[in-house]
Amino acid sequence: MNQMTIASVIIGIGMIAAAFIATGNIPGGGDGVKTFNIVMENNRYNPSEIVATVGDRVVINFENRDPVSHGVSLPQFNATVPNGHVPAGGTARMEFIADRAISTDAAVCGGPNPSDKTDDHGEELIVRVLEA
Ligand SMILES: [Cu+2]
Repeated sequence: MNQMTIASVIIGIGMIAAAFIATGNIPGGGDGVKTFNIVMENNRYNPSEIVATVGDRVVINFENRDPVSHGVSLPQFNATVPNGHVPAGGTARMEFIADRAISTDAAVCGGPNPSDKTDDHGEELIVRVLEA
């Protein structure tokens, strides 16, 4: 390689590194995007627990295979799905910035109050956000 080629390679590597830094998607960092695909079936969620790190943008894609709708909500992050529930046989997406550490249950079939489990189908979706 001549000196021009070497210089081009170095510039190219620098631009790739700058792109990673600009998007925040540094592999192994706590400030990336975490995507989870969760299947709702027989009133259970699979997986039933997800873990993220403070600073992550969290995307959850739900697929509900049950004949009833399931409510999900994370009021701590002002996050829910359209109309507050994943429709029977349907899909929905929830997205939020995990801006604080927490361990909670996002399954809220009891209604708008997450602590009201009187109408719960029995499912759990434990959401844990760990300190960066
Ligand atoms: Cu439910």
